[in-house]
Amino acid sequence: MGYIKEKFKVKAEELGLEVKELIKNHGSRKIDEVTIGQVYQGMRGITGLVSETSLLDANEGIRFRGYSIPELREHLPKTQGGAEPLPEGLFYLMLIGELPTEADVQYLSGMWARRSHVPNYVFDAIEALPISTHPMTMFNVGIMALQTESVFAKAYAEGMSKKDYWSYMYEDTMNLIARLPHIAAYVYRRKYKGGHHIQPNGMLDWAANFAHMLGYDDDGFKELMRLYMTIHADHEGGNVSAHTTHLVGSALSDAYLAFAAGMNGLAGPLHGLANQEVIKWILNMREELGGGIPTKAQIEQYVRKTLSEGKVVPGYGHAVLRKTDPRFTAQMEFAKKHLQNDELVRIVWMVYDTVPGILQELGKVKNPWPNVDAHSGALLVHYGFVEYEFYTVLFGVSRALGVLASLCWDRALALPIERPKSVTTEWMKLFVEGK
Ligand code: AMX
Repeated sequence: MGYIKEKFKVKAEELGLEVKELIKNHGSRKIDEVTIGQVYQGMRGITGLVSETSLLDANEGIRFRGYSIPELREHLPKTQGGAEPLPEGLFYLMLIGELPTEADVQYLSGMWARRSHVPNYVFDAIEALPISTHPMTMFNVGIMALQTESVFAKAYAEGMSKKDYWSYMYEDTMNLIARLPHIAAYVYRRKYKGGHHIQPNGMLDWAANFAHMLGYDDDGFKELMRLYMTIHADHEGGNVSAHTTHLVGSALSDAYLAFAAGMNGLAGPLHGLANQEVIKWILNMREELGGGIPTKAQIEQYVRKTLSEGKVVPGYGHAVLRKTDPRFTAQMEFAKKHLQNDELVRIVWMVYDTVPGILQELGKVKNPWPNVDAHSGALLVHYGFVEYEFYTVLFGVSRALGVLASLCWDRALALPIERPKSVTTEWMKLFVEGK
């Protein structure tokens, strides 16, 4: 057994005992109450899940095992001469609960490179789809085709002990994370680059190799990918992609099935697809206004027009956050350092100056501030990555790190099948009448 797996096993056994004690001694204590409004309004604010990998504070933003995004950018290992964290390090932190050493990160880079082979029939499955298919659909078809490789499903079919679930889930997780960049890059090159594919380079770290297979060997783009893959990885357990992966996994569906389900949720415009919507919205605005950098008044007018058409302003608002998303700020800092004078970036910053005030005026938007998706597109376009329909796939490759680390914990803690109670409105009416 590799030493990271051994370490995870020890950590999981320790926490497993603590959880048992917690349930035994405090299992009947209330941590929340549920109102009728919450039941109808997306279960917002109900504490009903455990997710070990990260915790969201409405004002501060996300913390991964206690570390904020600025702290991660400072403390996680970097590549030689680089300034951005290696996502391998974040995965280690989420899985093990401790900051990794450089050696830990190198071990993961090497392990993922060794496990990255994707069988040809996965590419054949993608090839069977029309070229007009959305990249997220192609990506998910690839993941589903790869499910044949699940060691968890195979071991379950052969009859395995409950005690071993975590071990097979761990293997599936490592194999899937190792292979996702190749599948994603295949989709990109097939759809946008005439099917001219680029072979992986096993000497590169996970994010840099992904950039390389996409066709971007610029050092700046590789740094962007390391940052991008780190900050999009996890956002505690209740968001659609994390919650779906966890829910489907709770039926003992393997990592491939559970992750593909989560990716179908990420493909929704109110969740991960928002990043493509943001850049589309900005480009449309620029085109409508005749090109160049619009004035603040023009942006304001365009925002009001969007709202008057009954649409949301993409990249703004959040179900839990109530301040500017630190993932937005991290990207803004990256832009200030590397691409100060980029026209689209400057528009993103002007939109940031304009939108919150207008959303606040509406009186109903709980969070008028930008989320992670408000900035990412402009950075990608700067490096020539203009195919915005693909952006959610990048988000998805990163999201695998968080939701799959969580899935390992779900099986290690032997969490049961998830099955909350639902009621009908008829039931609610009788409840309100006191019957
Ligand atoms: N533009 C216009 N209206 C908005 C808005 C926005 N950016 N954000 C919220 N509102 C509206 C809602 O549509 C809702 O209107 P309604 O009462 O007429 O239906 C009202 O304000 C209250 O909504 P809320 O409680 O503030 O937000 P929510 O928790 O229901 O939804 C979210 C959160 C993210 C779906 C919403 O803010 C939104 O649609 N934002 C734009 C899409 C986006 O950027 N999504 C990405 C989120 C991050 C991610 O998952 N990647």
